[in-house]
Amino acid sequence: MRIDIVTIFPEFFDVLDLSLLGKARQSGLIELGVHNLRDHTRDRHRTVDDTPYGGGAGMVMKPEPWGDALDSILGAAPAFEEPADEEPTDREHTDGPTIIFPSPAGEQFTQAMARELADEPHLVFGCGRYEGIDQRVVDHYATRGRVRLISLGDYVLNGGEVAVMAMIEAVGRLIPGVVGNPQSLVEESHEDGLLEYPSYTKPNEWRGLPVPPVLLSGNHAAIAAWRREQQLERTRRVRPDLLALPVESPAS
Ligand code: JD8
Repeated sequence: MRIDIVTIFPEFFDVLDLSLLGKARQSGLIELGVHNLRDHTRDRHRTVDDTPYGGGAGMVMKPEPWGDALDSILGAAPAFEEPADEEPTDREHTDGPTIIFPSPAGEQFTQAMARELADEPHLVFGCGRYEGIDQRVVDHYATRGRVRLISLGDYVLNGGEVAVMAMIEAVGRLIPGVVGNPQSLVEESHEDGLLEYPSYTKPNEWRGLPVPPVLLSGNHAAIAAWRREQQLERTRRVRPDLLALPVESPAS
């Protein structure tokens, strides 16, 4: 998968050199480009923001640097033109990347959405700051390909970088080969619509707290039943809203 990020804080993403995603980049499973929006300004102050039309607090990000930056990434791909020489396999992935703008006004990011995005060959993330990005940037690129506004959750951040980091981790680890043991991807919270069961390791007693005996029994059917019951009990108690949702089978 190719991932491009546009931001005024490129060093924020240095952490993507580390751990699983760092290894995935070394092995070529993930190709990452981080672009400084200020490199796409024309004035000596490298200005990326201006006052909002219609008044109001704060500043808005100017459209021109975004146009220049995204065009350079998209190679100004013509809108929806089928490549002349080859029959498109499925239209979905022929005409360029999906552009994702994190926004508190976006669709809620979910595990199902992470799975969907993990199938994409190329994702471009646009990190806004200040009060946000001039709306015409979204409107312009929405005529040239898939543009999605996605929210991490119902709370306010100062910019898109933290949300992009979370999305790249959630999507990146679903790319085949990134996580060593794919089995561990199956038994996770939200993967089957339930919260995960509690986990334990040695010692079998810590500060007077024992490990649940069933886990030491070797009786795999009893262990699986106990874990399932723990998932249901925890989900009922902490996230009853999840029980209202149709349970997704991991394959879906
Ligand atoms: C992008 C600018 C800050 C937001 C004025 C504070 C996502 N779940 C989420 N909460 N907040 C964001 C988010 C916030 C952003 C930007 C995403 C770009 N800001 C703005 C509007 C109010 N300031 C987010 N994903």
